[in-house]
Amino acid sequence: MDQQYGQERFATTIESDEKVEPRDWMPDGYRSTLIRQMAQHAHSEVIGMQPEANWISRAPTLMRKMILIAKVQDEAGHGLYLYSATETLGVSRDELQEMLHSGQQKYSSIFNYPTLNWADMGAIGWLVDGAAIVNQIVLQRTSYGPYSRAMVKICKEESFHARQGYSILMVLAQGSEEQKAMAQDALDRWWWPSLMMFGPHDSESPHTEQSMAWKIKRITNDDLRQMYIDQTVPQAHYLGLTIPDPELSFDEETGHWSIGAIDWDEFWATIKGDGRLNRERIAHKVKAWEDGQWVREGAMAYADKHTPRLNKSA
Ligand code: FAQ
Repeated sequence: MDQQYGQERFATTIESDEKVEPRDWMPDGYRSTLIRQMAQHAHSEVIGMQPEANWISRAPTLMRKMILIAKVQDEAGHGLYLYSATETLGVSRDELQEMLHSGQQKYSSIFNYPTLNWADMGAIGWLVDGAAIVNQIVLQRTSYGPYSRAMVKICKEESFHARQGYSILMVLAQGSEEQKAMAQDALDRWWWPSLMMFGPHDSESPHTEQSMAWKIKRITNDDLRQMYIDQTVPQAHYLGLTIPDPELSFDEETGHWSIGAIDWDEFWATIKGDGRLNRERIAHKVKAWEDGQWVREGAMAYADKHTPRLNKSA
């Protein structure tokens, strides 16, 4: 395709809020930004299975166990849609795995915190999936077609995830004093890390301006975080829990909750690989990848054996 025609067409597509599709011309920076963000998103879904999978065998009832298995399985599915969508940009799944395992690509900071007890399953569903939904509902309008379409199904499933988390905490918050204390302790530990999921302040975010111009991002990090805070604080109050922030206050004029300072040193250390569980999470992921080698080899051998026959009959 003629380069100038491609550039003009890309500009018009973005301007008119249409979708960029895999075979369309796109700037190199647009492609590499999408690969970075979508791969990080896919890796987050897959690494994000670890903190919850840890609790499947310890869920308190058969019903809770079934629900948690379904949720963790959904996360695997989200990872698969997102890897497939990322592959449409010309990068293979093997390359993406390699970049995750070697630390060249990231996954969400939130999955470097430990899950200490059952209340943490409630906090992850309510707070972590809740934050993911706020971000992902907006990503349904992202300018890259395959990413935007993947978000539609993912958002529906995340909505179930958030509700199952809230329902776990509702039971605990209405239970014994010890159960209420568990719910409060989980909120205390997960509140600040969940706010960090939205990324650095806009003033410190190197990618936001360009990503907004390309309509990859539709709302900035700080604005999304504020939407999340406004939605989540009343939910905590409904549970009878206290947000662990002495500076939290409601501004009658703006109609928004304002919060104290986020610990950005903790955030940057975590995304640079020095969080509580970064090494364990990646070691576990690499081991699972190596243990699954025979399955991939078997699948490839099967495909090799059957492809010629399919081609012949075509
Ligand atoms: N963690 O300039 P920005 C889920 C990095 S899904 C780690 O603001 P950008 C479902 C960023 O990559 C959760 N790194 O960057 C689930 C960049 O690094 P680089 C995942 C972070 O991309 C629930 C640098 O900081 N969701 O939870 C983080 O414009 C339960 C500068 O930042 C997504 O990935 C972070 N929190 O905006 C699963 C959503 N924040 O490359 C299991 C899609 C920033 O310059 C259980 N992603 N960084 O070295 C996005 O919307 C964006 O990528 C942002 C960051 C908003 C995360």
